[in-house]
Amino acid sequence: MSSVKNNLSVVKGSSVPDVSQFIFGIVWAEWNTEITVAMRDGAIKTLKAHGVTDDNIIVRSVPGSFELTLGAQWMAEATEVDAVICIGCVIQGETKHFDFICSAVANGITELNIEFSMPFIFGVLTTNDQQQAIDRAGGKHGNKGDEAAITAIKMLALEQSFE
Ligand code: RBF
Repeated sequence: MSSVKNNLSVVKGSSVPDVSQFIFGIVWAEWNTEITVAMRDGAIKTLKAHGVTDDNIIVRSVPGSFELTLGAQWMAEATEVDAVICIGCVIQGETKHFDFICSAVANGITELNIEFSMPFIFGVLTTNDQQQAIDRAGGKHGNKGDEAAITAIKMLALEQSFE
């Protein structure tokens, strides 16, 4: 998702369907707030640009990316959300925490997709440094929060195509 080569903030090819009837959840991590707030706001702006109303966007925060899985699970259990966008930013440090947190949240979110048969979007930046994160949170490589919102919309459209 944080690839320089793949910027989905600009939608190419097939048009994005109207998904105004769906309810979207956003769970965002408070670590690296400067980055995650920009991603969260980008995701909200993108959802609204596709016709989603404020009432149909449920937003909650968790302390860090490690908590995204449980926060998203609680949201899915307690609300009528059709998709949950998980937003976090893990910056490589000198400890092994980076690897542990990244793999834990990636595995956790993958399991939620299967358990709920519902899109839980992996909007987690995993970067070597702060600048790489800034570049992907409204900087020169776009906003990966926008991209996460588009991914949620596209997955719901895919689900709808099978009904
Ligand atoms: N959470 C993040 O979302 N991004 C980080 O870059 C990040 N780095 C961490 C580094 C260390 C050494 C520790 C202890 C925690 C870090 N966390 C980070 C917080 C983590 O996701 C979680 O909130 C805490 O480990 C509590 O479960």
